Parts: sequence; C-alpha cells; structure tokens
Amino acid sequence: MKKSKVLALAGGVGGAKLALGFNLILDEDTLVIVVNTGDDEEFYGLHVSPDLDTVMYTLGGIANPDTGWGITGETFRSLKRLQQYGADTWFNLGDMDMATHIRRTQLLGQGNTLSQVTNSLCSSLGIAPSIYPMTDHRLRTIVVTEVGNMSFQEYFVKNRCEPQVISLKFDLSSECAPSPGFMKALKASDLLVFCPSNPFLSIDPILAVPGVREKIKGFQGPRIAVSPIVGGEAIKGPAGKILEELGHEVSCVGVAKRYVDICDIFIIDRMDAHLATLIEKLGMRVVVTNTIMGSDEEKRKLAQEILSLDY
Ligand code: FO1
Repeated sequence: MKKSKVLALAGGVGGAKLALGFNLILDEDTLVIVVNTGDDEEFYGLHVSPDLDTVMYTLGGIANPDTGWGITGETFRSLKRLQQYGADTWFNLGDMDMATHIRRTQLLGQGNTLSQVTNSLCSSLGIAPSIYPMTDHRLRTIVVTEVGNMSFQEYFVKNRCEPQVISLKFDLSSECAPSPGFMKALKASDLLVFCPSNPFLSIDPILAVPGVREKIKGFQGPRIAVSPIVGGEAIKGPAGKILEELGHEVSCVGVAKRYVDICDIFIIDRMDAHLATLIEKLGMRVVVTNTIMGSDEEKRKLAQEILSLDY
C-alpha cells in the first residue's frame, strides 16, 4: 500500500463508512475528512450538523447502525417532554445526541468556529483523524419542490422526501469560504476521494463553497469518486429519486456525469461492470470492485483498494 495523504469528501452514511475504512488503515496525520454542512439546521435553538455527527459517531464507534443517524442505544425522553411543552418535534433528537448539539451551540455561542467546535467534540470522543466542516460559514441546501422551497431536513424528514424536486439551490452567506482545515488539506493532500455520498445533496454543497470546484480542478494528485448508486438504486437515501426527478439517469453513469472535469478515476460496483465503457467515454478511468460496505472489513478493504490503485 502506498503512503498517501488522503482528503476524503463525505456526506452522511455512505461517506462515513468509507471514512471509517480509511481510518482503520491510515495514520491519523494522513487522513482529513471534510464533511457537508448543507444539511445543518437549528432545532429547539440548537445547531444540528447531521453529516458531521454521522461521520463523528461512526469514527467514534457510537453510531446507530439501524437508523443511520444518531447514537446507538439512544432514548428520546427529552423530545417527548418537548412535545408535551408544545414544541414541533418532527426532527427526532435523542437524549445523548442532544448533548452534542447543546455543547456545539454553547461553544459556537462563545465565538468558536464550527471547525474548532468539531475538533473539540472529536477529541472528547477520542477520534484521532481531522474532521472538518466544508465551511465555517452558512451554506444551506434549499430543496425547490412542486409544493415550495424547503430546507433539506424539511424535505427529508418532515416531508419524507415525498414532494417532487424541481431543483436544488444553496443559500450562502457573503463570507462563505472553505474552512481553514479544508483549504490546507486541498494543498497538502496527494489523493482526493469523493466518498459514496449523494452527488446532489452531499457533494454539490461542498463544491458550492466558493473556490472549491476550481481548487479541485487544479488538485495536484489523483481524484477518485465512488458511486453511491449500485444496480440502478441508491445504497441508502433519496439519491435515486432525486436523480430521476432532476432528469438524470439513475445509474452510476448518471452519477459519473456529475464528476466530469473533477474526477480521474470512477469506482463502480461489480454489479455495474457492463456500464464501465460508458463512463470511460466521459473521460474517466473506471475501476470495478465491491463497493457495498456492510462490515468494517468491507470498509477497510475498499479503502485499501483505493490506496493500492496504480495512479
Ligand atoms: N433522519 C430521519 O429520517 N428522521 C429523523 O427524525 C432524523 C433525526 C436526526 C437527528 C439528528 C441527526 O444528526 C440526524 C437525523 N436524521 C434523521 C438524519 C438526517 O436527516 C440525515 O442523516 C442527513 O441530513 C442526510 O445525510
């Protein structure tokens, strides 16, 4: 296995799985994970960063494998009491998860950046590699649907992904820029990996941070993407539905088209081997392997395979 400094771009569950795979084989100073924060939202006055928490809990070994979000063995007593007080409780925050958001909100309120807060939370959970938000500023994903615009969580949780999606847009503050850790990793890493995350909901927000797309175009090393669509279906989440509603092909080819110009090697599952030539025509080298990461061993194996590729 080659020694590389890896920058992994991740969204929720799929991204967290591959990030864990890298974490199992790389030294802590050779892995940086940059996470989508377009899904962030305030609930009950608390700043919730779902994708950061999914990655953090996964690497910390406390993620709930059944839901794909929150902490394992969670209880919801605080939420029940909030409901009793008349709060709108469609977003299910568990009691232990709530502590993360309380602490995050407290530290942000004291003037710390989201990067600093994430670093503090990770250290407390004994997580060694660097996990950074894509930006320390506001960049929120807005889902434009047939029934109006809504935040990502309103679309995903409150409306259970039911409204038809017309487009996605990003609401960003004027000072929005890549987080300092992201900037540094873009310069210092020699391998960039787009984890198998939703290209619209997880990767596009990262690419929408001003300057990021250009920096990835000029990245010094190989850029590798893993398809989150296998056999015409999303491994998890609404990627397939959104691809279809936005007029894209629900296949790894549809995903690959999103990566033209910013990716050199596209990894697809064995089930999709017959689509390799279509992706090669887009100007990317294709690697066919097992991409479903059920066990930790499979996560480690996929990460190892990526690091062992002949670039
Ligand atoms: N997803 C749901 O489908 N229902 C929920 O009630 C829910 C609560 C929740 C609480 C904290 C958190 O960090 C994530 C939560 N999620 C929930 C998942 C979240 O909507 C998604 O993981 C991401 O935003 C998509 O990557």
